[in-house]
Amino acid sequence: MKFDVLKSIAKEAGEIFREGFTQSKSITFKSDIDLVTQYDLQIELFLKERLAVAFPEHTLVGEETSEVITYPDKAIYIDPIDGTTNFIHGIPFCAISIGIWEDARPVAGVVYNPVLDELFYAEAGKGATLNDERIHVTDTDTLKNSLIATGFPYTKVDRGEDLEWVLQTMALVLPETRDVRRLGSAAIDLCYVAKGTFDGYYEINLKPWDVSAGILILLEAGGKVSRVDGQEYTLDERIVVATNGKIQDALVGKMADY
Ligand code: 2AM
Ligand code: CA
Repeated sequence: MKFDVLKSIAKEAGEIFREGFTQSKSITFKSDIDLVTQYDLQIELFLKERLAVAFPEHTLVGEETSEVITYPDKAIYIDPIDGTTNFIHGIPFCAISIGIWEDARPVAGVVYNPVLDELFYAEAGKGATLNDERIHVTDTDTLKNSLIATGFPYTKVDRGEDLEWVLQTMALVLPETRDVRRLGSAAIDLCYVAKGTFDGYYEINLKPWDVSAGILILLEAGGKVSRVDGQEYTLDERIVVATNGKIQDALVGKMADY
């Protein structure tokens, strides 16, 4: 029950988010393509203040205000706006993501898209919900019938091997599937596998705050998450492969061809 407060904290922060979505924004460049607005910072500060009171024992690791990524025994990973590029361009796939991890395991997570008013929530062992209704992954069991989501990393511009990985894995996966989508928010991609919109998802160069909540929501909806070699996923891993479970081996197997 103590984790439940995540929902109301995310909803409150969502008011700042929703207002910002329709306003003109001041944009700062972390790099040529890695953008941040005043709302990213404002929402993160709001979340940190509220979470510090609700979870005083946890270390708060936020995308915009934490200098280094750490993996303490009790951690809360915060992305105030996952999908900032969408947020700036008025595309309604962006969300607040908050994931609580203890002893390297996810225990609770919320992903809230204030624009579409979609609140995904899960606690370990208690199932996953969208706006308080239980959600489940699909039972699609072939890649041929699967809709797969992916994303393109920031490192596409300055790390040739990452761009090559994106292109080569796309060449392997795309012809085998119904199609591939790139929505622009890792947290939402994971939740959309959890609710049965997508059958699977993979991406390179993710950070803990992108996936800390979505992973638990997907697992609790009956899905699977692994590294690209099929081994157990840990939060410091760069590549995530996540599916409804039924196509996990097939998707990992395809990607292993690279
Ligand atoms: P962010 O908005 O928090 O940085 C989806 O592919 C992931 O990529 C999201 O989690 C998103 O996280 C990030 N992303 C956003 N804009 C991007 C861009 N222009 N290039 C690469 N990744 C981006
Ligand atoms: Ca972000």
